[in-house]
Amino acid sequence: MTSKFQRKKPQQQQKKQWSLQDFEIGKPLGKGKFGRVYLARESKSKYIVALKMIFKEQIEKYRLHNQLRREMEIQTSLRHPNVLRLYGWFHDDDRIYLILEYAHGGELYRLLRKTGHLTEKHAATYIASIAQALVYCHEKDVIHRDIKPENLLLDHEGRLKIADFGWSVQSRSKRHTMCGTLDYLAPEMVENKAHDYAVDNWTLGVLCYEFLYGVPPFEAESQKDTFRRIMKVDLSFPSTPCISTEAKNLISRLLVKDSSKRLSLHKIMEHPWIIKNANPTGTCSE
Ligand code: AK5
Repeated sequence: MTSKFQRKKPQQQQKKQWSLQDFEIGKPLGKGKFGRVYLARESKSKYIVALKMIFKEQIEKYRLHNQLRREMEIQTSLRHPNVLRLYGWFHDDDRIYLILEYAHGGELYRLLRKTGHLTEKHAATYIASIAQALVYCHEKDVIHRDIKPENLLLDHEGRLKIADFGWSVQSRSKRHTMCGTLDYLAPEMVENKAHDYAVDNWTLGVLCYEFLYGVPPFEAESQKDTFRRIMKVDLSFPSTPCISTEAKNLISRLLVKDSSKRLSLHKIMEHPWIIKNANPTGTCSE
């Protein structure tokens, strides 16, 4: 029997229902897909967060309600030092708000564009951080599929955070889906064949190359040419900057057409180049 005085379930009691009134909004941090992100402060605790505002209209237009709901469920459950936290979410009449961890160091992509390329120590630290985050995500059956520099953020200590899981899928089976920028896609995705977790390992190879050389390995004038280069695994290493043989070895063992022959995430973390160069704390300072 339900009475007016019946206690709410403990779960409901614990979960705070946030609203826009709880936050002071600061400067814009960026314009992502489906909305803008602002620096914000929770008024009571003074806790700094990134607040993403998504127009419901957009979500309805692309019929994404179900994906968004599923995303939020997966996202709020993920807890890893190299995965940006989603603390919670709420909505009003026309917008959905995501309460995200604020990454003070901003986008890794900006750092890469500013410096041209990274040192082997930084690159190895970031690759190891992403590999660790992916091991965690794969254990939770989350395939990211959209790891590119734009989706990688840095916190105040230079620790890498995978930021945007806007298109990740939770799945035990192989998937047939086409999405993302061609440059980072594995052959089986370009071809729209069934693919699985091994796509993330390919992407790690592409990222490692881009961190060290400043450009992705299969870059070309047209999409068609990039497609061709990916399918042929047309990989070459420029003579400048001078990169260690071990780094090239790791890249060559990730950019392998047969997905079952790519180095596993655990083997990446044990690779001599990673052991030699990666900072075990995951932090990067100058
Ligand atoms: C949207 C529509 C439909 C899914 C989604 C989910 C999780 O991070 C998302 C979604 C993010 C987005 C913090 C900074 C930023 C910056 C972001 C915001 C990153 Br710059 N300095 N500190 N954040 S940028 O948007 N992340 C997310 C866990 O939109 N999902 C289906």
